[in-house]
Amino acid sequence: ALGQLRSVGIIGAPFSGGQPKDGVQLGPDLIRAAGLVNRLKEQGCDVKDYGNLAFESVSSDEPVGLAKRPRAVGRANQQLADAVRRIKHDGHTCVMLGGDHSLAIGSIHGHAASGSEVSVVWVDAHADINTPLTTTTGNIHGQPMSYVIHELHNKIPVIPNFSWIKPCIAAKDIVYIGLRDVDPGEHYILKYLGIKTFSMSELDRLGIAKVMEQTCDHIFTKVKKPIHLSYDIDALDPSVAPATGTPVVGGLTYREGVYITEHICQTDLLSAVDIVEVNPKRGRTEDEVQSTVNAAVDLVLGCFGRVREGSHPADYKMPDP
Ligand code: 4U7
Ligand code: MN
Ligand code: MN
Ligand code: MN
Repeated sequence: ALGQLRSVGIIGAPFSGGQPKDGVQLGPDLIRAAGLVNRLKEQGCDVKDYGNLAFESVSSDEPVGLAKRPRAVGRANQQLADAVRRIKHDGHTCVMLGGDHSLAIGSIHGHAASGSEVSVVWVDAHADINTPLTTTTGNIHGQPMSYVIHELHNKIPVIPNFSWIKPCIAAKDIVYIGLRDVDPGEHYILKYLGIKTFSMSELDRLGIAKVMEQTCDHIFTKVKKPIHLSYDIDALDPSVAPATGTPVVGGLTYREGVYITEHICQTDLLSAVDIVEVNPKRGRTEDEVQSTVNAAVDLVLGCFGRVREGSHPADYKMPDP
């Protein structure tokens, strides 16, 4: 059945500074242009679009250690955290349209700052849990989790424009789905902190239905915290979502990707969603861009009650001849 009237607040974050490839800042407007707001309304959601954040450019932003563009990333995320906190205070489920995945720092931080503790379901080919010291690329979109996890706090050096970040997520409240490109330092961290992970190999063994059952078992063991779903479009197989900066073969099918959102929706605990790393400039054809953007839209719709069996309004009247 169709979910209850859900109230959705959308915030666009056209930011690309967490990685080197141009184009990912175009994600929010592209996803909107594919009809996101109207399609959410058509399925019974109450939608408020808060527009796009305007990020000021940072004139001098030399790397700190390996971390690239730290000042811009820190500032952009502080702006985003404030916006997400406001949207949560307004009573909406927050949808953050990226932009690159460094934006999860602000999105998770703002979400956690708005109320109680939250759990995180991270759907991605990558773990994005490098610290500024374990990173080999220096790209902060490969690091966001390291800044928000309590247990890693003493592994994070001082970085300009990052001092506002307070760790807000416990390692036991995190589940990863879709992993298939994990750096050695990240793998160590995941094991060392005992974080629950469903790599593509586990997904092959269990199937997506059991993965989602066990995901919810894990995050619901004690209290039922609000869920932050951070969805990197590169979790999907590149045949489905090719227009992204760091595609990795062997990913989620369209059906597995949507199933995750349907299952999370049914928990009724979804409180914030990130859709990140859609980069139209990485599509080789217009079809590749459209299939990626359409997948992003369908993931959001799945989060807010779209069901593939179809649905009808409670007051549907059967036409009589
Ligand atoms: B994404 C990487 F080294 N791990 O740290 C890194 F492989 O947000 C990739 O998931 C990070 O797209 C990918 O740069 C970040 C690399
Ligand atoms: Mn990724
Ligand atoms: Mn990511
Ligand atoms: Mn990527």
